[in-house]
Amino acid sequence: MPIKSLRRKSNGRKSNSNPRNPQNNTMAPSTTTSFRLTYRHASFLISAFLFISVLILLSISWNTRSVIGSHRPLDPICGIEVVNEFPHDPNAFTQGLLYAGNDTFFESTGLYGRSSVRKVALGTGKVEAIQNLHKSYFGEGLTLLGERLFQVTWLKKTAFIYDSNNLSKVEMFTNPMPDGWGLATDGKVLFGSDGTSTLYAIDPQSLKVVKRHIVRYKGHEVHNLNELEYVNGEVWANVWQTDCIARISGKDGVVLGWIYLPNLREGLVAAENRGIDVLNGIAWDQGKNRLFLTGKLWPKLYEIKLRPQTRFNGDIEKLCMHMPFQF
Ligand SMILES: [Ca+2]
Repeated sequence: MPIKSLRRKSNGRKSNSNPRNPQNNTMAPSTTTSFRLTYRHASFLISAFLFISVLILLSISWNTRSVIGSHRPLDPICGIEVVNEFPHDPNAFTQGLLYAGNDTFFESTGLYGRSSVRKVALGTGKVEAIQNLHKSYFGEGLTLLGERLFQVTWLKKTAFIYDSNNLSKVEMFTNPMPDGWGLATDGKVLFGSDGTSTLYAIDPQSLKVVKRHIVRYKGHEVHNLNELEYVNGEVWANVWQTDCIARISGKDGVVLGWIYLPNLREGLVAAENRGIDVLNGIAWDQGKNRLFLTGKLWPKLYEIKLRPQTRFNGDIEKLCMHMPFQF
């Protein structure tokens, strides 16, 4: 409408501007005023249209952008979107994963006779360095503090410290937790899990437990906490035998939210990867805000972004909170 009006008035102005027609001259001032009004009207409508369009685009962009890395709080339940896929050793029974900079990871693998700590290239999945554990040890959680890699083992109190430069063993120590499942660090303390609902804080010098919290969601204990990662002030934990990651406050053990991601494992199974085990491996690249996930015996490692699950219809307590497993 505004453009049609403009064209109509514009045509009228042309015909009325003939200097050989005196009547036309008397009509010129009012026609010009009318044209200006219509022009302003049209300009206003076009500006308003453009402004509203920009608002709509910004709104769409806000709703679809990754919520991690933004400055607003994460939603209580998040899903994921795969950004990149990378090769991952399908024989690696991943028990601990962390980003080490320069597109490399440190990874701890489990199973008796196949346990290791290794340095892995992101792009190729190639194992660049490896330290195998004695066949009597089942490797578990791994974290890096300074140049020291800490690794715990399953069903044994034996834990190891490696030099991250060459993976040589520096020290053995006694795991202060009842069992060894997950490890992570905020750069000051080591966070640990032992497969129960307890989140431990361990002093990296004395290697003693300095704090422990029972992890709870809406007042109920979250059992089977496994691989850990420290992400933007929170401790994230794979919940064993689920497709769930709990976002835990390291201050009091309260679950702040969940990441529910059955699609990765289901996608691998649908692609005939029948031998894979559960999701277990979270690595956070603080420098580039990149989040990586993999699982035990998964042939792929994923870079993902979080998405709000605004239409989540499931029961997170049934999906993510199981009874404690008895070995
Ligand atoms: Ca981790």
